Amino acid sequence: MSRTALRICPLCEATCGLTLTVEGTRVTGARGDRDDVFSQGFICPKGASFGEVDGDPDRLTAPLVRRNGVLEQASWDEAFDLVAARLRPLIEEYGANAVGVVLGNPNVHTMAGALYPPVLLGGLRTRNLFTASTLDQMPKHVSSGLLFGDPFAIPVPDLDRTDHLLLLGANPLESNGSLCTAPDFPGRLKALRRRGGTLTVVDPRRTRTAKLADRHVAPRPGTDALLLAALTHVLFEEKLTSLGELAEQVDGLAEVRDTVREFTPEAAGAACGLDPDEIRVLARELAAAPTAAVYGRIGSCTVEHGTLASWLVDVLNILTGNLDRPGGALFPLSATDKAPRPAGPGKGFAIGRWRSRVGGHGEAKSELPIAVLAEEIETPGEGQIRGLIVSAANPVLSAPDGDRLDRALAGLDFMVSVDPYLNETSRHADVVLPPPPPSQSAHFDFAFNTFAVRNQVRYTRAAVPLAEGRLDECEIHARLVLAATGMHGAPADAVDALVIDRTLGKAVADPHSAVYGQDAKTLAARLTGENGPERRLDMMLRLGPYGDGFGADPDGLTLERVLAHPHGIDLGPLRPRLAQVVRTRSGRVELLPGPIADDLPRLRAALDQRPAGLVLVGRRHLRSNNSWLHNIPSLNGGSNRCTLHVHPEDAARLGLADGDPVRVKADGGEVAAPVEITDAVREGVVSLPHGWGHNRPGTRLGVAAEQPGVNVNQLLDGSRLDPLSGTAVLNGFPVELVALR
Ligand SMILES: Nc1nc2c(c(=O)[nH]1)N[C@H]1C(S)=C(S)[C@@H](COP(=O)(O)OP(=O)(O)OC[C@H]3O[C@@H](n4cnc5c(=O)[nH]c(N)nc54)[C@H](O)[C@@H]3O)O[C@H]1N2
Ligand SMILES: Nc1nc2c(c(=O)[nH]1)N[C@H]1C(S)=C(S)[C@@H](COP(=O)(O)OP(=O)(O)OC[C@H]3O[C@@H](n4cnc5c(=O)[nH]c(N)nc54)[C@H](O)[C@@H]3O)O[C@H]1N2
Ligand code: SF4
Ligand SMILES: [Mo]
Repeated sequence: MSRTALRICPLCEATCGLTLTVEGTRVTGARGDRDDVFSQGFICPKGASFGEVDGDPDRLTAPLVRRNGVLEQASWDEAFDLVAARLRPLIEEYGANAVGVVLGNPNVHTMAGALYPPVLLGGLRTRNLFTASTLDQMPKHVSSGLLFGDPFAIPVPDLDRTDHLLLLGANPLESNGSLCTAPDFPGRLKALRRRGGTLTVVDPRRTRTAKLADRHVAPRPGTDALLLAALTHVLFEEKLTSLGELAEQVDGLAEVRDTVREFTPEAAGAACGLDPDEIRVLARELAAAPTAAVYGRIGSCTVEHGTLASWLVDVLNILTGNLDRPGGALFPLSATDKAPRPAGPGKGFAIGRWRSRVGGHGEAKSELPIAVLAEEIETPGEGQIRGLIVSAANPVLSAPDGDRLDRALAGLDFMVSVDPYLNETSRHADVVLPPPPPSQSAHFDFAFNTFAVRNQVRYTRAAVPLAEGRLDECEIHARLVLAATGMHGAPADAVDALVIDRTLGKAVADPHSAVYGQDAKTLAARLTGENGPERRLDMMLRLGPYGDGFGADPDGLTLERVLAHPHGIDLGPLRPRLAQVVRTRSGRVELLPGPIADDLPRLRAALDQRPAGLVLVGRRHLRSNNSWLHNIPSLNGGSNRCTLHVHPEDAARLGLADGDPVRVKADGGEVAAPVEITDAVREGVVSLPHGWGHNRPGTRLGVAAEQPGVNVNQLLDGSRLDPLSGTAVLNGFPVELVALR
């Protein structure tokens, strides 16, 4: 007998609602949930393979514990006993920083990853925190922190209403979008064009997204900040700025005008490899559009000037009056956000409050660059990382110089991984704690709803009951928190109870809260839900911007109400709310923040720089997901291969034929890959995807190991960073090719 069950897809940021077919405890099919209030039936090939991803026979089914150097199956009690016994002494002997924490991408795709790491970090108080953000969006957090005073105040393009989208360094037709949660991103772009709007794509590759665009601009990699500075220049030069109501809320306009003076279309165009007239046209079109949004992603973040580019994206949105207006770039308001507080000055945002021990890199958002993790493990001295807690991360493949990190991890005193696979990173753990497959987990998108192009709320309970001997990932994380913070043995829901106590305690003391002056214990007793995570969700919903405020608004959201709407509740289009968002010390948007101004000379110097030879960029394939879906047969192979894209002119010059093996050399290392000749890359640019290199011993990834590919990040030694955010430069670095045939 088969049945159906709803599950929000955790495989990318689009958060599509899926209808799963379940036979017994096995997911045998997945289709788009047509009634989902947000995704309305959309599904992509990854979502369609949910059953295969879920049922991958290589997934670990029980904890592993290292005995005499070998990882063997163990009981959960044994695993957590070992964590407590080995981590605590490191902290007691060497201090809080002796234990590092690494959080990878799937933490934003699980409830556990949202609910527990903050508690863990609060308890550990280590400064050695590393996450995928410094391989990804940290530049945006920093620019938003500096502009708006809140690193999470990230405006998203109003895809469904805009007249003009200027999209840089993103390929949503393959990635399905990022920091812009929009199920069926491709359909939304097509709708933009159908209603007469324009799509401009800036990408050194002619991607599927670029092919859909009205205009494709292919600059030299790494030069987006120059292009954006030139667009800003033209807006001032041609008197095209029109801030409208924003003018009242923004400081530093004249300073920005002065600072972009040198970035003429001629000067920037020469560096970007673009026609200055085309730059002028881009600026005029942006200014002339009734509404417009500028949106930059990976290709504008993981580059030399990532923070400056991220900042300029919003400078342009502001100068054209498009920030915080329908059709422009708006701040979502998710159901589990804090309820808006009155406008006014805030605490502001600072970077570099402390520095990494070895390289002296400044923190950003309490994180150190993941590119320097290896040196922090290897280098003896006070504060050396001796123990490591890794959750949902595979930095051996996703961060620079995996070989070095591989060696460093092998030298740790103790490492624990929360991971469903024994892979390139988790193979170094002394304890591996495997979460159940996604069908057995409940799902709520705490993070992605805050970047969604429409406000809505959806929650799906586990589609399949937890298998015998399994622990829910929330319970795994809760027990990890207890084991790592000296409370080993306490019941797992003690962690949730603690958070609930603290949160409600704060709320009842906050005059702006709907529950001000009430009794926290009484409120806690009113929370509903089957378990700790559900009670926390109920609490967040009820205290949130659409919440019932524990009765203050009887029509407001509660967990019960959300559960009664299995396809979700639509909360309407994005609405202007800048004043609520701004948390700078001045209470105004700071258009030219100090750290940005200090980094601008570096960008000015880049006006005169030209690459001596080829430069490399990455790419994502529709059926990939960073480093961890290559083990799924239907998602691997075909056009999803680890080949080096080379432009025909470059191939001819170097005497390379399609399929030839070639050595790619960069200043950080080298790899060998087959050539795929294509004019989809700009001349002078080559492209190699990331997440490959599944040929290390001691892993359990049978399918991936058959076509391992090579690790592009082996070309990097971790020394190329965007200085303001500590983000690794993964795109636009020089390489040399050597024919191997
Ligand atoms: N050269 C280059 N490198 C890049 C990028 C690039 O564009 N170019 N992109 C970067 C970006 S944007 C990112 S986000 C990073 C990603 O890098 P990471 O954060 O390291 O993420 P993944 O490579 O996706 O590895 C995810 C890990 O989580 C595990 N996992 C899967 N599902 C679950 C789950 O439900 N629970 C738990 N606990 N674990 C799970 C997987 O088995 C895997 O070990 O890679 C970065 N690296
Ligand atoms: N199918 C699939 N989907 C995914 C993922 C995946 O691995 N596979 N990963 C997920 C994750 S973690 C993330 S963060 C998102 C990322 O989603 P996106 O931000 O859309 O990232 P990419 O698809 O890597 O597209 C980045 C584009 O930037 C271009 N580029 C490179 N250098 C430059 C440059 O200097 N300037 C400009 N303008 N462009 C440049 C590249 O050619 C590429 O087309 O995707 C998510 N979705
Ligand atoms: S677009 Fe993303 S969320 Fe939607 S089905 Fe595909 S992988 Fe899942
Ligand atoms: Mo990412």
